[in-house]
Amino acid sequence: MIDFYFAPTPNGWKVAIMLEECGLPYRTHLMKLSQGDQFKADYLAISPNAKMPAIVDSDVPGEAVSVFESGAILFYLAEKVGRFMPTDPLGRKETLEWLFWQVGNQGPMAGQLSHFKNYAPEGEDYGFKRYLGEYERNLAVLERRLEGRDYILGDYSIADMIAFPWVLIAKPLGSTLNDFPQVADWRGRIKERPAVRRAIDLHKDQQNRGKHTAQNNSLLFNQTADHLKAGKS
Ligand SMILES: N[C@@H](CCC(=O)N[C@@H](CS)C(=O)NCC(=O)O)C(=O)O
Repeated sequence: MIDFYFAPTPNGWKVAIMLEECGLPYRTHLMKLSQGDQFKADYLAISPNAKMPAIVDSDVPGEAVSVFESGAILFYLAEKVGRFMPTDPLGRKETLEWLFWQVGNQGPMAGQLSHFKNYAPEGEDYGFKRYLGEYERNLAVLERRLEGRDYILGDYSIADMIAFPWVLIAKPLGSTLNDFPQVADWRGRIKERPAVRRAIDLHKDQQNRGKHTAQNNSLLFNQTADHLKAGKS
């Protein structure tokens, strides 16, 4: 069994998609990020960066294995099931390149864009403009990669699963895919997959959708080192 620490956000969907695609048995632990579940001592032992998603795999010989960071989780699961990742050394190298691209570029830029679009105090748009530019720069990277390919690595893989969620929500982020036709087609192909639809629907009623903002929730926004030092339990 896999214990899946999840909240219905793009970063959570990445792992939900992979679990659904693999048909692995899993148990979802819904995290209340706005109430600080991510800072609890038990969770920090699994996910030391105090972020969701994380998994604990007890379907292994010996002690259960915990994994944090979505890229590491997808890589771990792809190795476990022997699917959704090329097996040859160069194919694995390409997989890592695109996983690192997502977690080091597309993801953080999209996350900041989401912050300035949906949660930051109103009144200045420097942050929004900066991260919209960065978000769309990453869409352009993906657009170039998808020329002549249906999926990032050729066949559908964990590279697509990790990059898809932040593209899925381009519109609520204030962007559009009008200038990125390959990305729009790719998004459409992935969105149709039954496993992807099930993942996106997981605890859908718990999505934030503007309820918790920088003005009313300093646990989730405006974090400092103190949030971790306190080790709330
Ligand atoms: N690089 C991380 C990012 C994870 C992340 O930012 N998760 C957010 C939710 S989308 C989170 O846990 N936020 C809670 C917080 O910031 O306190 C990954 O890809 O797993």
